[in-house]
Amino acid sequence: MNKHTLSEKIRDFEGCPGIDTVGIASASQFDNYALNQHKRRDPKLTMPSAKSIIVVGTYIGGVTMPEWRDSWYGRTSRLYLSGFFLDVVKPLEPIVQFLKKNGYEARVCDGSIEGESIVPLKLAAIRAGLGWQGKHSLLISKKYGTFLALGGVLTDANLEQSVKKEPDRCHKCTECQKACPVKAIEKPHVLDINRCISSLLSRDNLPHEVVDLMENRIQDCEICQDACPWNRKHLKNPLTTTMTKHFQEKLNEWRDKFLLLDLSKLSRQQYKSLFENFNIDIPFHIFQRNVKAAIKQAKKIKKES
Ligand code: B12
Repeated sequence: MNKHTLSEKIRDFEGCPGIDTVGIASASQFDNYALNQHKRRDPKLTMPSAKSIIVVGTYIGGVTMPEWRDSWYGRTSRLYLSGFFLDVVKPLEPIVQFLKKNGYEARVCDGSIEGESIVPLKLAAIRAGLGWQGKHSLLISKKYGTFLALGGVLTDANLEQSVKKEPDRCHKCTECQKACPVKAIEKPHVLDINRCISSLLSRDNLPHEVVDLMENRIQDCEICQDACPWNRKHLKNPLTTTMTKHFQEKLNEWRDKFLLLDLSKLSRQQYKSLFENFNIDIPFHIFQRNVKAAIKQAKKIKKES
């Protein structure tokens, strides 16, 4: 199959379940990758014959829980509820099978497997023309805002790369920087992971001043995304995609899972079985700490009201 036809067939996966947008990038080194010791910087460290990275985006804009406004309810994020917390993997299987059937190597970027987080997905998505890097350091797509969970397939197939380069459309906007309560994006485009609530809620040693600012968040934080003007239309009226419908159906099932007082009574085993579908890697003691901190905040709000 010639290069053009092969590339077109890859692009034709757009619209398949969980694949809302597809882009193709070269598998050359990411010279501007700040984690210059991490193997993500050079895909050829993972696959010496690598030529292309197929990047997909799954729209997760429609996954919010009205209950998140209730302080006695544990709040997470769209990425968390989507099940793609550790990358979009399952929807990529048809692409991997197609490549392998045509005699090519294909390897998925999978953050849930040790050593398989092999692509800097935001930088690859930018290189594949899917969007630009916002001041909150997330990928912004003109059509989907930041509400794209990303996935990537590394392959030795020589594919036609996306030529379209999305310009940076943040311009003078600083809404995300102003909205972040812990000043984690003082330097535009650079996330301070020692301040970011999403980062601190997944690590040990949660600073007291952050506890007072995290409200009912038990995992992840979306304050910078909720402030981003490119998400406004999605916050008002999420797009309907195959996954959106799936998420909506799931929401009813998930609704009773996040009551803080119930979460605080979970055993390690119950936590594991209750949250395994969300494909997250947050240790039980961190989860318990976050739930306790959120309950303390809810009591404080109740006393003040
Ligand atoms: C490690 C990681 C985290 C860490 C650290 C985040 C970080 N920014 O490093 C923590 C746990 C904090 C985290 C949090 C979140 N994450 Co995360 N995370 C990752 C992971 C595994 C690697 C990201 C990475 O490479 N970081 C290293 C830093 C150095 O790279 P960078 O962020 O691209 O930073 C670049 C810029 O700063 C740039 N830069 C510097 N100066 C300048 C100047 C200009 C002008 C420009 C343009 C760029 C620029 O240089 C850096 C690159 O070298 C990816 C999955 C993957 N395999 O890529 C998911 C991923 C990036 N995360 C994702 C998401 C959604 C989140 C959260 C929103 C989840 C949530 N709701 O809480 C938060 C968002 C916080 C935020 N505002 O970024 C999505 C992003 C999707 C998208 N649309 O962008 C990914 C791709 C997961 C996925 N499969 O969908 N994450």
